[in-house]
Amino acid sequence: MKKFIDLRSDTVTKPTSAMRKAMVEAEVGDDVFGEDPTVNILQEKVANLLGKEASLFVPSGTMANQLAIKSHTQPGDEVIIESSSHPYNFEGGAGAALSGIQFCCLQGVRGILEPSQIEEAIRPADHHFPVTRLVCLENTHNRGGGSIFPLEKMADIYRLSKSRGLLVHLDGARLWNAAVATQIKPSEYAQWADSVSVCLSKGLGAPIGSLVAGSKLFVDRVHRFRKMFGGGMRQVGIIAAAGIYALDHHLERLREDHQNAKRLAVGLKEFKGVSVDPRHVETNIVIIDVAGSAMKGSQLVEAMKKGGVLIHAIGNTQIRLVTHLDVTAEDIEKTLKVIGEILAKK
Ligand code: TLP
Repeated sequence: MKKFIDLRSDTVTKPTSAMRKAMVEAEVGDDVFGEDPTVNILQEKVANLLGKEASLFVPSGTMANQLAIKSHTQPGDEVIIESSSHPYNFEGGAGAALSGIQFCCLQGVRGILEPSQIEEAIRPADHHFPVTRLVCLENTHNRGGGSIFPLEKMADIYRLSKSRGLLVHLDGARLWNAAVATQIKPSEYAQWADSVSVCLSKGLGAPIGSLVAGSKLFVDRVHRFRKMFGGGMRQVGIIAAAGIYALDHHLERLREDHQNAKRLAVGLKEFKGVSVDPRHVETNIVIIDVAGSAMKGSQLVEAMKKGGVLIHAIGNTQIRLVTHLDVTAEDIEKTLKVIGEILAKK
């Protein structure tokens, strides 16, 4: 089978041999009874990393976010969120379908919202309006190009939310990347949210798994809805073991992904018709615009594929490239060589 350099997403990572060994050897039990020792270890570990009372293991980041939304809201409530965020755009309309909420979308700068924007969007206490209940943030921000939500801004938004009786949920699918890039602990970020979702299957090599963390009371409510959504799982220590392995061995190496992404952006900038600002590449995601070239995004995707590199068009002219565990520094040089055979240098 031809080996592609796969930059479509950091979700494509494969478990390493050592991770597979940990999975094979995992102690398991029925997690619906709370009896899977490996799941319990993972849940405690993640709660500790995030400085929260408890956490719950769930299959996906989408389920983690949606369980948090469901647990925090009532049908008819409004959730303030950034307009290019994951829960609003890429979770199949679940907020409306499963929780009956409506989103109030605010446009951020590379996904980052200002406290003043949120303040303005909070509804007055008038029965004409929906009840503003929850603020959702995303750190790092996927469509923002892996941008890091600054800690101080998160703190200000949390303080504002508390003063107005709102809850805050953090989609921390890639919070690990933010933490490694800034050397600010995940718990320092998480203190400015009532609930946090994190993923083990983005860049860390685990095949599956996310967690939702918060207070014991909140996680108990999430547990109830996990059952309702069909997410109660049985002997899943076998996959929780992959998550434990990932957290123990693959967190610090995210730094390499960030260096590779930066190098990629610096290299891509040199090509005619490609626009990207390497200063905006803070973690492992590079978003380029090829509007200045003669090609559409989808045409470049096809041409790159012929050269053995997979990339992902996220719009007519926008393309996302994501670095991860299975992409080396040599792969980045090879990617630049392949694009160089398609596009001329500036
Ligand atoms: N993002 C995936 C796709 O769904 C777009 C990707 O390739 O980046 N929050 C954020 C910020 C995410 O980026 C993702 C996945 C999720 C939540 C959902 O996680 P899963 O895919 O596990 O449901």
